[in-house]
Amino acid sequence: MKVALFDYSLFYESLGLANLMGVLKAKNHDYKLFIISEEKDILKSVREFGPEILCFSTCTGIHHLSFQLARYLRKHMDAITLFGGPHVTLFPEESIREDCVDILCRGEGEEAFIELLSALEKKEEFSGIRNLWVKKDGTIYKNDIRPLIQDLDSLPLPDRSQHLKYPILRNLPLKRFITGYGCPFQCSFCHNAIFLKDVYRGKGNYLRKKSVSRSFKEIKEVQKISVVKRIHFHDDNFNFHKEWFKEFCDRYPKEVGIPWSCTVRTDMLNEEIVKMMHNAGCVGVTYGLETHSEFVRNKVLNKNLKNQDFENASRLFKKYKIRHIAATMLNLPGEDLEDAFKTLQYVRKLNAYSTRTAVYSITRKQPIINWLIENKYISRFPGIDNFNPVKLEDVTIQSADMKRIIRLSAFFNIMFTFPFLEPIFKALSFFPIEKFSMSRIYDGYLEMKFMDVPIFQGIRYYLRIRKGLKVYQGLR
Ligand code: B12
Repeated sequence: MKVALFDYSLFYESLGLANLMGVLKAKNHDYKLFIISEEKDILKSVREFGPEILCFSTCTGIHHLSFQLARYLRKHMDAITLFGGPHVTLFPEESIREDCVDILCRGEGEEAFIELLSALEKKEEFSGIRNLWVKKDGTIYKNDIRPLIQDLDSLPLPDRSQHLKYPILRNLPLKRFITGYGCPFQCSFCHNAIFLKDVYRGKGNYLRKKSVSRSFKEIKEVQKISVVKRIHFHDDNFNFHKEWFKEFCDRYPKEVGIPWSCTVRTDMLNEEIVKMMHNAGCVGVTYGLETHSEFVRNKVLNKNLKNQDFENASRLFKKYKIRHIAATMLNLPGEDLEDAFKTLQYVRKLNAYSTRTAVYSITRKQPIINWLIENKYISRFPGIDNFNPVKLEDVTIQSADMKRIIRLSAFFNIMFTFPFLEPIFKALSFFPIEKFSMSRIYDGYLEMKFMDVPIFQGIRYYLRIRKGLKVYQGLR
């Protein structure tokens, strides 16, 4: 059976799709990945391949793009559509209503996908396959989610070659990996808590880790076919599993030896751990600071992280020459423009390399949702159909400073680097300065520099991503 898969953009290849392609490869299926920006004419390319099934991954906030592409392809060709990923897992009711969705997969795709393809090939019934919701003859079949795969090493290696056939990705010195899934914390704004407590409840251990050997094997496979000079590990908390982390740090310099970065929780670090990371080649970390306010961070967002944790970590990062990016959120419940500036100043105090700033966006699947309603930050449960972080006004708290905060959010790193610009931007925020959206290019530049991507290569990559997103507007 010919299977076409679509990644929505060049922006960091989907490791979920790579996993699925690994399984397809192991089962000898004929498959091909398409990234719209890299195809001269996406419809022509897909038609030439002639797939019977079109597969898309979805993430809340960019799910429209996958639906849009599916709708376009379906208008011009005949094929079944299958959607997976965190968005359809959390919002299956809304997703299955989309006219372009025939089947969706909730949760892990590896087993359900193969069962579906096998049933389709043999022309057998597939409406009862676990994890799938199937729209068929006017009925929607909603199947239960199967237990989580506990032994991640038992899965075939991800197939990254389909992404890396594109030279822009192949030659990018930065490559991304994930060595385990799940996060045990219960931050009130994060969908993770819903995965843990609701979606995967009773489905086995949600926190799982690949072995260190398996993780290194995945890196070596990617090294065989592409440039790998810098690695970023996407695990939610890379330093969570202490024994694993120690083994990783012991073996990594000898067996891989490529500079790396990861995401950490600052309360789980001490000098011994940071030194171990440094000795293992760690050159950067990212962490969720969210806000300067301990009250909002802990009482509202439920992060359980003190300012002292960040300050201690920052001292250690300085000592061991590890650059750090603080992720922050603006327009949080109870915060105003002054808080946004205090957060910016706090990031500066921490000596961070830069900040990843997002305006807080609400979905009804965040654990905080009832609290927001009870405390009158929102008047009703937000719908997901129009959820689109590009239209931030529709998905954030309607605070008095909302408009100005949204406008300023794109300029946070510029103000971070050049503090004298703060009052100027504050004054400019009364005007629609967000139209100068090229400002985000500076964020991209810092991000690429943090990841040790040479400047021209980084700019080219970012411009291609922007161009890629524009292609969607032309789909008719
Ligand atoms: C790496 C990562 C990114 C990377 C790369 C994203 C990507 N394309 O994979 C970057 C930094 C670009 C990113 C950006 C964003 N991310 Co992100 N990201 C992650 C992270 C840390 C790991 C994802 C991962 O690789 N998982 C491992 C793979 C194997 O799992 P998977 O992708 O879920 O795929 C499995 C299943 O979902 C399913 N599946 C997936 N696709 C398909 C398709 C088909 C056809 C089938 C059958 C099955 C299937 O099968 C796969 C294998 O089991 C997760 C948190 C986490 N720990 O999972 C957040 C996470 C996925 N991100 C999230 C969000 C919200 C975003 C942003 C929208 C944030 C923003 N506001 O900008 C953007 C969206 C842009 C984008 N590219 O998707 C949320 C998604 C929640 C949601 N409701 O959708 C998560 C879960 C974080 C969280 N806890 O809230 N992200």
